[in-house]
Amino acid sequence: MIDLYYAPTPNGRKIKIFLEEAGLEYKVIPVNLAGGEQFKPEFISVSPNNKIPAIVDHEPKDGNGPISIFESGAILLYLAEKTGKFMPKNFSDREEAIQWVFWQVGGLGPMAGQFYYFNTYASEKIPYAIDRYRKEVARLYGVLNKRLEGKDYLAGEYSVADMICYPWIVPHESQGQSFEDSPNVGRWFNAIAARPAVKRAYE
Ligand SMILES: N[C@@H](CCC(=O)N[C@@H](CS)C(=O)NCC(=O)O)C(=O)O
Repeated sequence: MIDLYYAPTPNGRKIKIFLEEAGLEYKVIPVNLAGGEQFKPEFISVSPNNKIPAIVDHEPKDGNGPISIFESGAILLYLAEKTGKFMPKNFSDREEAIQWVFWQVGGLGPMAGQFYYFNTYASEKIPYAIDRYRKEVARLYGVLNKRLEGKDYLAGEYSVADMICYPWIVPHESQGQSFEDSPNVGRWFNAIAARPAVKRAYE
């Protein structure tokens, strides 16, 4: 059994997608971010950076009792290793998948997150900041679009690389992005959206 510390945000959805795709048994433990539950000591003992997602696997491979994992990229790599699923076996595809996982957690996630913050949440609207992050998000969509040219998936086969990027493309309209400018992203997005496990992760 896996406990998933979760809120319905793009970072939370990534892990739900994997768990649904792999058919793993899991229990959702909601973390109320607006209520500040991420700062509670019980949660910080699982996720020291006070952010969702995090998991506790009660039956890890080494048989040494429960293990907690934080950071969505690390969680997906852990789950891929545990199950032997959604990580390409082919050497170069595997290396590609890992690179796109890091690209998402180091690039698309933070830039789109900052855009959302300055464009939507910030009490003071700072055009310079809004513009900077919108342009950076647009640049990253361009990178993704180029990568997906002539390809169904980011790393050979459907993998953790696609699962980690997809939830950050779901809010493309509120990010000021259009699939007209990135048709390969649009095609890839629609194929992933149609997967039953992905639909379940968004129910
Ligand atoms: N790099 C982290 C980012 C996680 C993250 O930003 N989580 C947000 C929700 S989407 C959060 O928990 N925010 C609460 C806070 O910052 O207090 C990951 O990929 O897991």
